[in-house]
Amino acid sequence: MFRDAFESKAVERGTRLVLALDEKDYKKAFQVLKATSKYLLAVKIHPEMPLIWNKKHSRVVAKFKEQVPFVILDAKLADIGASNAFKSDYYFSRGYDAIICHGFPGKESVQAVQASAQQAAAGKGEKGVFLLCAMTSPGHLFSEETAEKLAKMAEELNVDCIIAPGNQYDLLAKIHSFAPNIPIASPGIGTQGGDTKKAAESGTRYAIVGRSILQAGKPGLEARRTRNEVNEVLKQ
Ligand code: 3DU
Repeated sequence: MFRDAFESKAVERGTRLVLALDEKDYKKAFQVLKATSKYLLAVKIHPEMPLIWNKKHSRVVAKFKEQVPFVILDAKLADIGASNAFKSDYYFSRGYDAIICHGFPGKESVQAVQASAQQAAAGKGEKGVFLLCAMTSPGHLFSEETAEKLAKMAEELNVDCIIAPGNQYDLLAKIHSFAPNIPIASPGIGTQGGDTKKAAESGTRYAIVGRSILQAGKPGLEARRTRNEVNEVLKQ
């Protein structure tokens, strides 16, 4: 499974840090990626970034994969199965290693992304599906009940990873308790107020960090500091 490849690479590289590369200037984005790459397990981008950078998805993925082992697409797919399928087929064929999707459209919609991943990896399990179970944003509508249902769905479908908020520890712990076998990657650490240690204690296994690294005077140093902090609390 992709999940195992992701975890073994984390152990091998000594890092559980995923960079959210939300930088509109491609030159700067690539500079930050280069400066931080040795501290990263993966880079995560939104599907709009290649459009903003005026680049092809396939070119971006190929360039980034020279720097980091995995490129994750934060597509947050939330459509009917048939539409999720053609979107995933398109993105996986451009080289992305994993895609983030929503679960609220229902199980079938997530299974469509999983089927696309299977097909793209030719059954070798090299493509991942990450399921978002709750969000970091203030006032979000993921009640505990909804998050519980989504976590149970993640466990039942055996997705590769759950995305859950690194700044809401009770909700995070709940999600972890309902899907104990699925690792959690958490945004919300740093700029959005989340604390690495508290997130890790509540179930986070991988940290997704953007602005606190992107906006640092020395992104390389900040990435190293974050990587070390994550490793310390996760005690690899
Ligand atoms: O707040 P940061 O700059 O560290 O970036 C967090 C990234 O994670 C960003 O790309 C955002 O779109 C994504 N994300 C969340 O912040 C919160 C979620 O619930 C899901 C994804």
